[in-house]
Amino acid sequence: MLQNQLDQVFKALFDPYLKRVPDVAKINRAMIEEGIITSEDDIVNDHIAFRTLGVPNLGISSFEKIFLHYGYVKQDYYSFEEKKLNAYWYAPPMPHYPRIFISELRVNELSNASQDIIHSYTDAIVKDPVDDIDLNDPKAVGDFFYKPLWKLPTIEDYKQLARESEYAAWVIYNRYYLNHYTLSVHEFPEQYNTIAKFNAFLEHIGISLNTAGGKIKISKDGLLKQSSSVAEVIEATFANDQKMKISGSYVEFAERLPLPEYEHLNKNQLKREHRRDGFESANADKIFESTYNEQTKI
Ligand code: OOG
Ligand code: NI
Repeated sequence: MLQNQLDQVFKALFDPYLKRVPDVAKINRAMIEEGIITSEDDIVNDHIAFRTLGVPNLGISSFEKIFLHYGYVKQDYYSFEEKKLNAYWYAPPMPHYPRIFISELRVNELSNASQDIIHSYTDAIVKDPVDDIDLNDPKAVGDFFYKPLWKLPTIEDYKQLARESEYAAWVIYNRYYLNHYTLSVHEFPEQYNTIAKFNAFLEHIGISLNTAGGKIKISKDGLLKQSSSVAEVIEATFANDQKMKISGSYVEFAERLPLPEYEHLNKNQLKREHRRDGFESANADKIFESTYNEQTKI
């Protein structure tokens, strides 16, 4: 029952994401043409990610309730000092569901000016909005992700926030829009089953990759390799019907290598539990920059 509900929640999340991130359809089409997959159902989604603001009634402690309800289990904590972020990842209730990565801005570490801007939007939220959702109603949960929680920001506030924290600016406009989903490249046929080989394919079909820290981000143990597209530029409508181009969402690619004790297994024996799990701070730190102006060149 809960499984059926979770499927519906994911569907509700993905429909708007697919419209905002045309790279997803472009990659899928090219993969089918190339014979890498026969249909989109062959893609294994490694993880999805969300961003939130660390203020009363919002933040990780609010947002995570949705996925804890569906049986996700909270795992490791990550801290990003320079970006002023906290994050956790959540293991899925069943291995075919994606992991979830949730980060939040440590708002109280920003300048007073930026804190004031953020609070001018969020102070009207006097109780946790997740507590008002019937979590057993997948339609209500699906609607929640895309429902405005505060008033539309002004362009001035957006720009002012972006000067201090591009993450803050992203969330003040994009809220709980799905930030990215992630293709597991190690599941693909041999010619495409590493990040290096898959990146070459992506660039060949015209996808721009995030170059922060290099196109391939590699964990210290060498077992988690990631890359990501540069965020899609969206035409955003701000307060007073003013329009400006800003960063939307992006796509990520992950290669998880077998743990040393399972290296001897062959491909059809290798299950998810045999591969490197979790995330890597240094990789994540650079992946966040997929939505930064330095990458999107807006
Ligand atoms: C998340 C960046 C981190 C990963 O896989 O390490 C990440 C974000 O951009 O919000 O996705
Ligand atoms: Ni990610």
